Amino acid sequence: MMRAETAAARPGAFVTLEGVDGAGKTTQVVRLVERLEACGREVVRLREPGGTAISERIRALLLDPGNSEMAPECELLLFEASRAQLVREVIEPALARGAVVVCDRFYDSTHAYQAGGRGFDDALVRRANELGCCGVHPDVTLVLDMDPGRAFERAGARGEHDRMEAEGLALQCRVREDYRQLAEAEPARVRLVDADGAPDEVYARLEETLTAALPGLFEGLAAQESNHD
Ligand code: T5A
Repeated sequence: MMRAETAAARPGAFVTLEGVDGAGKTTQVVRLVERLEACGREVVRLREPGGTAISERIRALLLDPGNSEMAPECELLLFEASRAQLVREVIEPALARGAVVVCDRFYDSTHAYQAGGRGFDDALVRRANELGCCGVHPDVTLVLDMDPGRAFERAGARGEHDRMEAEGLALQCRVREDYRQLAEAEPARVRLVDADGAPDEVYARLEETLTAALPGLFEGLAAQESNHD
């Protein structure tokens, strides 16, 4: 059946970014990927839901504001279905060949939105996440933490809200609180990064936090190879 992957057992690294809608994840992912590539790392940049042909079709269903009748159980299972396909098709092979996988959202989003936001039972969401991630867990999760009202304005400034954003600010406040609790419960993996300020300031904090969590990540391949000689 399923086999749990551990960081020690795989050559690659798995980094996820999380946060309320509009916190700046996509903006920071671009910077992080550029920096890692400049260090000579192979980087696979992904987003959830999405990242494979099947997962992108599921994403369209999930975010379509026209699907307002979607049952919460259907929503939860669709996020997990999209994830399982992404893990099997892209993440597992990438980690096995030594790539750094950078994913904009992963299973902590399901906890924050479906348990924290929607009120699904914690244990049930954790079980669903275990199935959806196929036993593959992030090494480090960076939560871009900021006031949901201001983040929501950032996201809204682009125009239309998607189906999740259309749920409004109260849901985003519960989501933020859930992320904070996740960081408290699992401090080695889940780390808060203050997302206030200009993009470059936020990136500097993010890289500092990531370096502390995964020393050597930015050293580059040449340095890594000479360490193995
Ligand atoms: N969801 C997802 C679940 O409910 N359960 C799950 O299991 C999963 C995986 C996904 C939705 O689905 C939910 C969560 C979401 O509601 P999405 O489109 O991927 O939908 O949503 P987001 O991840 O929230 O994407 P956004 O694009 O809305 O937000 P980002 O990526 O956090 O923010 P970003 O970088 O696009 O920035 C937003 C705006 O702010 C500006 C940017 O230029 C942009 O205009 N900005 C800044 N402005 C000032 N200062 C900064 N530091 C800024 N950083 C960015």
